[in-house]
Amino acid sequence: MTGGPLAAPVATEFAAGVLRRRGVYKLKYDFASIEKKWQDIWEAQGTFAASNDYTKPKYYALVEFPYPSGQGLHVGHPRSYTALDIVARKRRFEGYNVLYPMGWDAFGLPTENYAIKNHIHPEKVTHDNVQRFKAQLKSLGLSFDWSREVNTTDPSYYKWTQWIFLQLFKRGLAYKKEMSVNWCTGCKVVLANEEVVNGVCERCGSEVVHKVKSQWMLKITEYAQRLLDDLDTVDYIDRVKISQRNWIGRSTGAQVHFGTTAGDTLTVYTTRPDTLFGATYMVISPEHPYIEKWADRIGNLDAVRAYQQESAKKSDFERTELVKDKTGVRLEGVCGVNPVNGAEIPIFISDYVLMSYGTGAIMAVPAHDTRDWEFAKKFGLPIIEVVQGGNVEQEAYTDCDTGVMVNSGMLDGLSVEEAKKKIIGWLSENKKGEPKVNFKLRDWVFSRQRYWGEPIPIIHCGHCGYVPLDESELPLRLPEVDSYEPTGDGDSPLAAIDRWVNVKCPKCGAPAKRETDTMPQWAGSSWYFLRYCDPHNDKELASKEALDYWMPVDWYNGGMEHTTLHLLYSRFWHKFLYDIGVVSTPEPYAKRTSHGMILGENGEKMSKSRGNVVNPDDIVRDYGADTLRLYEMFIGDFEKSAPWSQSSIKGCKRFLERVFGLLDCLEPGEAYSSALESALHKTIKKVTEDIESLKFNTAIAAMMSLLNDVCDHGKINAAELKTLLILLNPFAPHMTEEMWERAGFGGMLNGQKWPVFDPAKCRDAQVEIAVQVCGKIKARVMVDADCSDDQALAAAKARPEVARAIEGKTIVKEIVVKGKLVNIVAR
Ligand code: ANZ
Ligand code: ZN
Repeated sequence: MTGGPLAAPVATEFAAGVLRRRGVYKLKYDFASIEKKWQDIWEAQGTFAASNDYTKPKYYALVEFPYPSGQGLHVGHPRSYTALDIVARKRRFEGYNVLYPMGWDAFGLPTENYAIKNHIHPEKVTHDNVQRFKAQLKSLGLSFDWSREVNTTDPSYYKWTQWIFLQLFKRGLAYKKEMSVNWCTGCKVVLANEEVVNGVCERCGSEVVHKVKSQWMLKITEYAQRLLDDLDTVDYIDRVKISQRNWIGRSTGAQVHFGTTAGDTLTVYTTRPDTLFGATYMVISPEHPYIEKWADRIGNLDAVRAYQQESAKKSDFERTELVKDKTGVRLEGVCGVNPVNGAEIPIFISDYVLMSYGTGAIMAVPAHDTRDWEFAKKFGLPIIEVVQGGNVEQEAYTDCDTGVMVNSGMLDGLSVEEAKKKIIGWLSENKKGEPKVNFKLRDWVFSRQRYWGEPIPIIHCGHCGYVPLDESELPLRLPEVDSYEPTGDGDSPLAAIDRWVNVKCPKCGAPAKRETDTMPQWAGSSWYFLRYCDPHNDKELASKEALDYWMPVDWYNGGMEHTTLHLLYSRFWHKFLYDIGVVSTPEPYAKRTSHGMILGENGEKMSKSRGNVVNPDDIVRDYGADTLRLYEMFIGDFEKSAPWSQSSIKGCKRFLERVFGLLDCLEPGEAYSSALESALHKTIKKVTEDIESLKFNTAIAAMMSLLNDVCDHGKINAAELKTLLILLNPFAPHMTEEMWERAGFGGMLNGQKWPVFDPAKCRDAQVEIAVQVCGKIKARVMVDADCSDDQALAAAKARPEVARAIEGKTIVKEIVVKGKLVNIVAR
């Protein structure tokens, strides 16, 4: 398959100019047929297929694969895809064997809910959505290697997702645990956290309550320290590293064993053991098991029970919000005993202490912790300052970690750091406590009571417990069901299929039952980048050879919304696969960047309900894919969100039309003309460097400025146009390829080399600067406008007047004001 009607007449270098002057040839930028033509050629020739020649230098560019929703492509998607498409295309020009793949993260709730509502099989829904997405992506001219497309719902793919789960299970990293889940009293299903809005079901508005269910869990906490440490070995933008660190949430402090008047020990976790003398009361979580243990002693058990019930309705988020009014109930009949001074202090229950963190109990130091301070004010509890510098009467407490210890017995006079060391030593010696590291990171809840996910390949046997399916039986396919509705008691619809559920135990042969939970949507995306390396392998998830060659991913771009969970989950799986020898690098992604969101014209989020969603198909139809690509890269700082603007799109289209029109004033020439030489070198430098640092908008601005220079000059020669076309190609691949052909440059633009710049020719003009010695002007010298301070000083000192003035003196100070003056102070 070759080009359409435009392929035949190739304008020679002269013809266009000559014809234009005769008024015969009027160039029309017919983007629709140009784009179709080149997309067909690329597809037919497999232009962007990654080679399996493992001797070449490789480059692996990756973007987050989309969830093929029913809404089709959003204008936000191409922002990420075009950016890395630009990087991928530039790398090909630079001689790399580039892998830039695409696939579908297709399991998940929206598809399942659509299937339930419309009685269509989710597989069919997925298939149709994928077809639509794929056609949309192809219409954008993205240089994906479609021969490596993956789909997480394809049994030949999820076979390996299940295989990884089995390896985790065999090494004790997958286990079952009773967990509290969100239960919608209306839909009678378990909801994901994001489906609960203000305590009610997002879909039906019914009350959501907590229900205890046995769930599969993955022990990501075992990898917490490594997930933290290895962030130092990768090149992620700062805000991504910060959000990873915060999510892992490493905290160092101590466990302190308080006595109680009930005779037992109540252990707390604190990051500030130095403030132990300022602990004036204790708080335990409403779920703390000691409440049951002490039930007989507690004088106000009814009030305690009522409080427990209230707090069970709240989410952890609501409970720990800083601004919220503090509530709680004092436990009557039992007190804590401070191990350092024997002081008896009251114990409260309050929902601001979570059972899931530390020990579920705290020592409260109201003088130095906001939450404790608010609570103490409300309940009239004593506030003892132990770190000097804090004024407890003021609105704010003092979260002081730099002051000097007071009112603290053996710690008085010490700094906070010294006091921490000393008290931890004392606690350890007296068996009253020990140093402790805690992580915010929790194990990963891996069960969903849903149909449209990977079945968990485990069998429950009354004798043998949880028995893994034999690997030879993978993939364990999703069975056909009549209804995708979860069962009324909260189990997955798979639980209702007796012939699927009832099996023999693989170990003892006794009647047993399959696990009916499926995996969460995060599963398939935790390793997809490995499958791209060798997508058709049916023996392994990918061959070692392919993985060794392609991994790690050299550059991964995706949304900020995925910098916590997806990034952490996939790094965890990768580290596990590294530990069992499947992959050879401890980290999956060498570099990670993130793009800002594209907003509506007025700066609000684009959404169906607001009616401000821009459909990329419309832009492609009215302006062309090249204009859409260029516009999305020109819209603003790549890392910041940016509002959509229809008038800027027109500006981008106009720029491309003007470039296209250059065919009209093309002249022969094998070297840059002296008029344009400097502008060309500068533009090459700017575009080359800006692409690497995500400054696509300024790279485009540089090309626009080059075009103005060309227009001022009135003509462009072959060498100059070639350079401009290669620089612009990653942004506007169709039009530039078409121009290359029409100009008769030979071969395809895609096979060319990235242009190089001569740093000497990128310099700006020279400027004159004044040279002073001790404030008196001694000379004037010409220097490069962009020269360094050292170069300016050297040029200044080379002047004989200046050299004489400082001869035999000691230079005490040298001041350089860029582009203006140098002042040398010498005595
Ligand atoms: C006394 C103290 C004094 C505290 C002070 C802080 C400041 P991170 O850094 O997040 O680990 N805490 C411990 N367990 C808790 C739980 N289950 N629910 C709510 N709060 C809990 O914070 C640890 C600090 O949070 C601990 O140190 C404890 O309060 C509180 F000037 O102990 B601290
Ligand atoms: Zn058995």
